[in-house]
Amino acid sequence: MYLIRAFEQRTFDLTREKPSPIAGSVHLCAGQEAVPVGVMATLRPGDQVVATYRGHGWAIASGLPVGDLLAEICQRETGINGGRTGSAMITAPWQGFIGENSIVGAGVPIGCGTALASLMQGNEGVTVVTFGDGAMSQGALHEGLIFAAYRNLPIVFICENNGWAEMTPASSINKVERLSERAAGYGMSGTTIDGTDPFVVRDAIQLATDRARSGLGPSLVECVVPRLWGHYNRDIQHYRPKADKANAEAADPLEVMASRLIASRVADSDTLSQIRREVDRELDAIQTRVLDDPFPRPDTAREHIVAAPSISKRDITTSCRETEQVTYIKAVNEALRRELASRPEALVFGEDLGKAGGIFGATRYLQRDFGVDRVFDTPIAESAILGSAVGLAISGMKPIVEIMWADFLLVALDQIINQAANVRYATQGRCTAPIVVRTQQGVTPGSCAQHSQSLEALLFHIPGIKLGLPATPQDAYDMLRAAVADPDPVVIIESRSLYQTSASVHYGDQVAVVGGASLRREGSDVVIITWATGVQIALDVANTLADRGITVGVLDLRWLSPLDDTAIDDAVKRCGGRAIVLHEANITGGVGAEIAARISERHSDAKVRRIGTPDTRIPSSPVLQSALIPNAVGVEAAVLGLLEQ
Ligand SMILES: Cc1ncc(C[n+]2csc(CCOP(=O)(O)OP(=O)(O)O)c2C)c(N)n1
Repeated sequence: MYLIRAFEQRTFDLTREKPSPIAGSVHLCAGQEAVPVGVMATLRPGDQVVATYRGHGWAIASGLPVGDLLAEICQRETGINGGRTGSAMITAPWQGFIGENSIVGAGVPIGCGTALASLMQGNEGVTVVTFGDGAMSQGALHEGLIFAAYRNLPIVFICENNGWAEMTPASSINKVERLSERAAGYGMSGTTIDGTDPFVVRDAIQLATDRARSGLGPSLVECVVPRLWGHYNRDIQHYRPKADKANAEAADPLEVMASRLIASRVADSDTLSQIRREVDRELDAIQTRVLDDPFPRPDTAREHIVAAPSISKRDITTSCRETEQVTYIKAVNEALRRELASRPEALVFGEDLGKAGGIFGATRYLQRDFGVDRVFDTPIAESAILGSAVGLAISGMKPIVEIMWADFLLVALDQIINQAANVRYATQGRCTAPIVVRTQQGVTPGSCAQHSQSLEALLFHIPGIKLGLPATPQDAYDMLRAAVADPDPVVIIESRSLYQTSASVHYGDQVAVVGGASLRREGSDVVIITWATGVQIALDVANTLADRGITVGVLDLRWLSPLDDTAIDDAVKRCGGRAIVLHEANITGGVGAEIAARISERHSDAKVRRIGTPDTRIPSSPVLQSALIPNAVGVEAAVLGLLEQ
């Protein structure tokens, strides 16, 4: 406990130096040391910790090298994350420390994933997830607790209640005496304990981890602790009543523990001082070394965003060479079936995916054939679906999850953008979160504004995620299998309006890699660059204009991340710089804008137009929908207009 306190004191002091060797702010855990110390005394090798952002104490108690931690907080090359995470996002999954999380509450669903991985891998591992009292108000946390109880996960949730949610007193927010009372509502055991006594913490958590290990499911333990210092290093605590601070100081766990050790004659004050001096000397040496350590090399700043795709031997399935006439959605089903058959680590889950087989039938009969552990329904909890997928993927499983409608991604994007996309970067390539997310989007007659948006631009903007939009049944099969083989997070956005289109699909013997456009039709007058529902429109226009001697090329990008710049450049060159970018999404800030900009920058003769839905909301009325969504008539007019210029 003293090591943690001395580390935090030193970190605080370093932030006050001018200039400080620590850029930005730090959140220190003085007063809360007994919780990680008590908890870690109960864990075994193979158990995992998902920590609060105020997590230095958890990292130290987890056994991460103290020098590497201080170096990280000082953003040095030698830091445990090479200066990528700094103080509040430290991560080391290879040591069971899944990490701090700077998004309050977001670690809870991720911990559900690591716990589910332990269950699936049969290793008797337990996951401990810690968070503050403020986090107890977060939706992601609520979803995670429900998911954990539903799956009976080996997990212990630890709320470190220090009485403050940043600068707001917890008591002014929470209308229950004890936060652990909420456990009953989730269907798990709950208890509130004194979090200043490491022995009390150890004993309570031992019970909870024993329960988890013996299949009795999750628990919620509220540890009441004092917050000795401010919310962060520069917090002047103007909002905090003096009495509250005095009460916290009176409950300082280090002083309480020292008095107890002396009173019970376990140690005298000289021995305790001696221990403290030794710790201080050790930290002095560490600090001197760290402050001499190099800063990260600027030329490494772009590394570890995504890996180059590769096909490993086990991704090659030699037994299937069939060709079948199938619908787009059946092709998705077949890809899932073959992945479940060939990868024991693959799991398929989402809302209604089990017995019902998904509302569009993508998972029909998969639960029957692969069992309820590998294909299962989830609560209606998108953060829990995506967050548990992140935890599973970090732990070596291959989660393939469905978000029923792309519009529903919006309630849980944190888990893709802040969580999955950061794992490779933060760990400098030592770990990744290769989740596969399937969803569907677009307009169909009668679909409303909350069930018909085309949202690919939101994900296209995010480094660290791969993004594909299949336009044909063959690609629905190939691209999904490529996504599953890929070592990074991949989102596949299917087109609902294409689900019932059918074509001959070859179930190839080699899984394609992520990336690569397809020139669906050659042309030398104008190229239409498009994807998803735009492909058929473009082909129809090309057919019509061919009768008039105009040759229109159709480039189906397939993957928006990574973007096939070479294919774009070749097609644009072949058409003398004349290009139309066509998409169903609305124009402003759409992917078409980026592609048009790239063409303009690279081709001096560029004449490029964008066609998309105007910047409106989407109506339910088919008549109004038709007035907005791109169609062949408009695209044909745009091609002719471009040729006239
Ligand atoms: C989703 C989200 N909302 C808001 C914040 C800003 N924020 C950072 S820490 C914090 C307070 C969290 O309080 P609590 O969970 O009680 O943790 P404690 O500070 O007590 O350790 C807030 C609101 C954030 N990081 N993430």
